Parts: sequence; C-alpha cells; structure tokens
Amino acid sequence: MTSPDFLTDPATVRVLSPDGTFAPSPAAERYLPLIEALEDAELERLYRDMAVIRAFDQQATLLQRQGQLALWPPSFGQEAAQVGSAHAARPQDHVFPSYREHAVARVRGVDPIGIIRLMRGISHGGWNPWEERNGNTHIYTLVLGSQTLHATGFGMGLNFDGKTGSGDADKDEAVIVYYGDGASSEGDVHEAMVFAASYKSPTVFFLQNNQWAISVPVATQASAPFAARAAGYGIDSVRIDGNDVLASYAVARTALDEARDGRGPRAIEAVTYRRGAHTTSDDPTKYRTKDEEALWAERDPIARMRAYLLARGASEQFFADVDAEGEAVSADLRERIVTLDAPVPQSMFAHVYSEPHPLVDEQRRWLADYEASFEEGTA
Ligand SMILES: Cc1ncc(C[n+]2csc(CCOP(=O)(O)OP(=O)(O)O)c2C)c(N)n1
Repeated sequence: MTSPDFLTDPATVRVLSPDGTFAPSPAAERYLPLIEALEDAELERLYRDMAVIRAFDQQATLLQRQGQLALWPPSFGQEAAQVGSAHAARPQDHVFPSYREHAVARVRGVDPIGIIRLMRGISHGGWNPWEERNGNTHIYTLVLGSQTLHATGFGMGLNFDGKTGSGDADKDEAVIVYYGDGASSEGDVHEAMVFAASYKSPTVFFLQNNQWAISVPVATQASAPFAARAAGYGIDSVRIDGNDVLASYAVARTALDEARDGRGPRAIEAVTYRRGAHTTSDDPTKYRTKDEEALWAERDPIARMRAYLLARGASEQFFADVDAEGEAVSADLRERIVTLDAPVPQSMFAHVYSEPHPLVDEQRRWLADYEASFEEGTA
C-alpha cells in the first residue's frame, strides 16, 4: 500500500480533504487560479459525470453476472482521477485509454455501448476514434503499457505535423495516456518515456496508482513514488490525490497545456484505489483486508465532491437529478444489451493481418474443426 505519508505529504497536490473541506495542500497553491475559475455549473458537471458513470459501472458489473458480458473491469473508486483529467483535455486533444477508463470515455463522448460490445466479445475495438463524436478517444488496450508507446509516437507525429507549440491553445494538440501501477513495470512504459523526453512528445503520462495489479500490491512495483521515476527520465512529474477531482482537473489541465505548448511530456501519478474487483473474474477478498477497504471508502471521490458541493449550496434537486440520470443510463444499457449479437469466435482472426496468412488460416481451420467436434459428439 502507498506509504501513509501520502495524506500529509506537502508535495502531493490535494484541494479537497477527504471530508470535502476546501483545504489546499502547499503543492496545490499554484493550481488554485484554475480551480477558482470554475463556475458552479462546471463543478456540478464534474460531480454528475462521476456519479453517472458509477451507476453505469455497477449496472455493467451486474449484467456480467447475468451472463451478458464475458468480463467487466470496474472503474469503481477511480472516478475522480478519470473525470478530472478528461475534463482537462481540450476537444482537439487525443486520449489513449487502458481498459478501465469508462469515465474518460464518457466525458469524451463515446457511447458506452461500444465498451459493452468489446467486453461482450463481439468487437475488437468498439468505436471509431476518428468519428468526431468520439472525441479522439482511441480504443481500449488490454496489453499492459503498449498504449504508452502508441501515445508517444502519436505525439511525435503531432510535432512533425506542426500541430504543437504555436501558442494557440485552441488549435495546438496534445495527448494523454492512461495506465496503471502494474503496467508501469512493463518495458514499454520506460521506452515510451525515453522517446517522449528525447523527442519532446506532447504526451501526458497519467498513472492511476490504484494500489493493486490484480493481487500484486503496489509496493512490489515501486519502492519510491512513481512520480519520482518519471522525473528520472527528465519528465516534469506531479503526484496528486487521485480521489480529488479538482486536483486531477487542475494538474492535468496544466500538464496538457504545457505539453501542447511544445514544452515536452509531463507525468502525473494519481494516488487512488480500486474499490471493486480487478475484473469480474477476480476475488479481492483473497488478498486484501476489510480494514483497507474501509479506509479507502472514507476517501471516496464522489462522497468528497458531494460534501463540497453541499457546503457551497448545491440543491437536493440537483443530486436527485443526477441519480435519475444514472438510473436512465443504466436502464438504457439494460434495454440495449439484449439487442446485441452473441460473440462469433471466428471473428478473432479477422484483423490480425491485412493480407491472408497461412498460420492464421491454419488456426481458423483448427477452431472450426474443434467447434464442429461438439456437434458430432451430441449427434
Ligand atoms: C503485457 C501484459 N502482461 C500481463 C497482462 C495480464 N494482466 C492484465 S491486467 C493486469 C494487472 C494490471 O494492473 P495495473 O497496471 O495496476 O492496472 P489496473 O488493472 O489495476 O487498473 C495483468 C498483469 C496483460 N494484460 N498484458
């Protein structure tokens, strides 16, 4: 588990304390103008996005239990890190998610049925990143860390195309890439950081340190804060309280603006907690304690923002409307999921190579024979 000094470390950017009080840490001072510029409607939007995606996430978990999905990776507990950083990105920026970034996808405009289609096994992607309504959100990556290379290379391309550093923040483009504490041990992430630093790729490395890589605790991945590791590559790096949506927004906004402006990559370590299972195939009671779960429940990102908004005078009606929207999104999901096809196993061979390939043909034939053997067995 992340060392206890995290809550009191003055170098960690935190704006709201776990009980929702506005109490910026020393490191948060430089970001306060960005937060003070947020209007009530924008603050409420941050809360709304977190609460609605949580409802969707819980519904998807239930639907997996009912056999509608092969697998579900819950985003439960990580909503602040995701919603804050996604709102920090400008429309022209590019987003490279891992496989748990449901809140990011929502903020960028992706129809959640695309995520559902992927997790049902009927699509290799789920949505087209180049369609405008998808907000330049690239498809989920299940191979740990590889998306950091894609994001770095994409950012290098932006530089070559002259799409950075003109000084026009409404026109220049940047990239944000999401990955986890476990993924940070992959060579890909390190190679990506070397290239990003050397070529000043306008890429923000956004690490959600949710304390666990399935059953492996974060202490096994890193003996020092991840933020220090990125700094070792020459990348400006900041550690934030990842359950504070305001900290996530302001730090990511600053990092993206700097990257877009041609000042090279930036890194953010968002310290958060995966409150659910790693996926629906996992049983976290086998490796973590009730005490630990209770400790992080007290630091829940949505409860924190709710308390802050209530203290600012948000109405009961507002919270009721948000709950109703969460239920509407869940109902829509329940209705649409039953209209989706069943997975077609043969489709897994469709996009391996653009040209026919003898090994893939052989595997396709093997699978067809294997499936046919069941029919013969029952005849
Ligand atoms: C290259 C690679 N190795 C192993 C796996 C199997 N795997 C899937 S998720 C996971 C743990 C990832 O943990 P972390 O990066 O902390 O992300 P989190 O799931 O906690 O969000 C592992 C080992 C994989 N998908 N890809």
